[in-house]
Amino acid sequence: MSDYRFVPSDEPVAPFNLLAQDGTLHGQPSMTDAQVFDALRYMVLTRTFDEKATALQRQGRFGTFSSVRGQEASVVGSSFALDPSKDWIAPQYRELPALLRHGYPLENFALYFMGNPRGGSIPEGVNLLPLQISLAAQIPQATGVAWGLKLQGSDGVALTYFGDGASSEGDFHESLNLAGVVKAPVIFFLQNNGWAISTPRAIQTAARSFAERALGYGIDGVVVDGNDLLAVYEVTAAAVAKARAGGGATLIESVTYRTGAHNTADDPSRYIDNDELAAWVAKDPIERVENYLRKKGVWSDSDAQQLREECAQEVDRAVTAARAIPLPTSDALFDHVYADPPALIQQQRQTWKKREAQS
Ligand SMILES: Cc1ncc(C[n+]2csc(CCOP(=O)(O)OP(=O)(O)O)c2C)c(N)n1
Repeated sequence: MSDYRFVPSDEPVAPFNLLAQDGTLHGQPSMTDAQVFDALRYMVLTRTFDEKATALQRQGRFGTFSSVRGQEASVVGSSFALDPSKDWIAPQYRELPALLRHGYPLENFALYFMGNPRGGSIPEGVNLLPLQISLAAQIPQATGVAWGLKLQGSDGVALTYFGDGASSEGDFHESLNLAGVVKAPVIFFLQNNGWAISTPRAIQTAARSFAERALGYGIDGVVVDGNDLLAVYEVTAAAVAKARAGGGATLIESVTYRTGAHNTADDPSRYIDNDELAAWVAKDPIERVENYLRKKGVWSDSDAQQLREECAQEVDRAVTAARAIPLPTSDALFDHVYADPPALIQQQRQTWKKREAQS
């Protein structure tokens, strides 16, 4: 009977790993020390920003905010495998360090959460799609961008970030299917952070891993330790190289954990087990990189402190600059919808302005 049936396996899948929490190496990483220092800076910078943004939200100066806390290695390691001059990112809403490395200014990110539409606009020449709040909607866009790059004869790739929850949306499945058929140079980077708000991974899918769903679409699937910067870089760089060479798409499942709240409107103490959380806090990705550098003798307490001071200054500068930018007037509602607004829209804008002046 089992000859002609594909049956799910119960064998656990061990995520690819290079670096133990104490900084011991299990293999040969291709990230250079210079890249690791640079990556660590993005990790610490965004953790600093997360803390500041949460405080500003509590003061009513920021809107609802989703942090990347706990997932820094996953996001930074993957983004370092990309070439910002030709590769594209289609983000979700939790990937600040990848956006920064790709050229999006920190100040714009602050503006976005202050409700200023200027924050959502991507500067010319930066290969990013806007932040996406509607779950999974960026995944077909990434497949489209990647297919477009291929048709243009570029060797650029597209990488899209999304969560375990988003992988239950139809957009995810349709995108993987199309990418498999047209061999689109796209990397589907699924961050399995254990939770989709309060929905645990265990009831998100009956599959043993998210990555093996790739096989059903004829593309490669990989499971990686998402708290290991070096391992995430390694598997993403391999997927990028394969895509550039015409080998098509890869689904990477990065196994990590959201050690903060889903966002500033969430109270995870109502559904997360303290022991589970503590076990993941003990696998902190920033500490892991610092342990690695310490073991190599190239990192000290004073280096760590200096990095944190520089990051705090950079975050303060960005927030101050964003706060100095005036909010748009309400008729900005009509901006950026049409390059050449039709008569009806122009008329509505005038009516709106007149009413506002009277009120
Ligand atoms: C289409 C859609 N449905 C529902 C929501 C509400 N929502 C926002 S975030 C979220 C959970 C997302 O979890 P996951 O995809 O695992 O990503 P994570 O936030 O954990 O990174 C839900 C259900 C939404 N934004 N869009």
